[in-house]
Amino acid sequence: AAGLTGAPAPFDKGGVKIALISYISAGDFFQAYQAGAQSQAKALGVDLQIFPGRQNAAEQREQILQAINLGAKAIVIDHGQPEALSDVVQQALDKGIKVVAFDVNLNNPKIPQVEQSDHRLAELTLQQALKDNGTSFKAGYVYVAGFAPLDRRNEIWEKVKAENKGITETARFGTVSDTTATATADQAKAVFRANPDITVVFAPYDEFARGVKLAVNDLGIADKVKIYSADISTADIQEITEKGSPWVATAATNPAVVGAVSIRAAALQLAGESVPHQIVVDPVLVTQKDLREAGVNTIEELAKKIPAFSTSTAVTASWIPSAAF
Ligand code: SR1
Repeated sequence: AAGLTGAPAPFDKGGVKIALISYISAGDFFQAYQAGAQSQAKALGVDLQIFPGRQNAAEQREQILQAINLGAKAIVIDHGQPEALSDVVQQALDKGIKVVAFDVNLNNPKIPQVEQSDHRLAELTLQQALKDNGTSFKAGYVYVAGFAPLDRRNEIWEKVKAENKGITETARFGTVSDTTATATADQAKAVFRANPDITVVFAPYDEFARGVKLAVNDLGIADKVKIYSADISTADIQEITEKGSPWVATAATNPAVVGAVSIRAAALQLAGESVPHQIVVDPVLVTQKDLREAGVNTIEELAKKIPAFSTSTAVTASWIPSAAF
């Protein structure tokens, strides 16, 4: 592959191997994250190998070992279970391979951690929930512990409940799998049947929100329930803006930008430049009302309306070309 003119070694030669090893690949967020990473890699002349994630910790470990053996100079780890990864990640570091973690706490000063400011993200969507519904309501909460972003969002949910004693968490449910939305929908249906007084659902992952929306629509209770989420995609925008949709707000980054930032963090380390330990991509609040009023139907249209959504100045350098998305 051709080198990048004016770039420091090893990017002046081209063909630098980087591996992106995901724990989850299914769903819009992870597809867009990988596409953004690929786009930034292409702009840098990097040979990016993406290993698919199937929510399997043993497989993710194996993929890290494969990436080491294939000669990857840097490895980006996207989600995962820290306790299953620490020894193989240490093997990579011991071989001089640079490592970047997105949404998995590897607790190592040598590994930059990329995140979306999950506290801010949960605050934005929950502030909107309080604005719309007041401070007294019965809530359903979709949560699966052990995923770093969901655990951070949960800290804000606990804080909001502690500060607003009128909020009752009536039911907690959720599944993360390769069929998260449909599995969550089945759980949500049972929850709504048992708790017809739930009026607000905090579902801080778009696959959760889709599942809850499916259940709400099947039960014909869309006029009684409001859903507040995280994440956004073109398909999500369509679900949020459709007539009578109970999904009224979300807080999100552009996942393609987060993917590009993850690759830049790896590239800067390889070029010997310093990278902050914590790298944050800030989210924005997106409401159903705003989307409808602005006539926004796609992620591309959203990016045009909110320029901050499609760019991040995190971990960049003059020699790193912009990714196209
Ligand atoms: C199962 S964790 C899902 C979350 O990971 C990313 O942080 C996305 O925002 C998504 O909500």
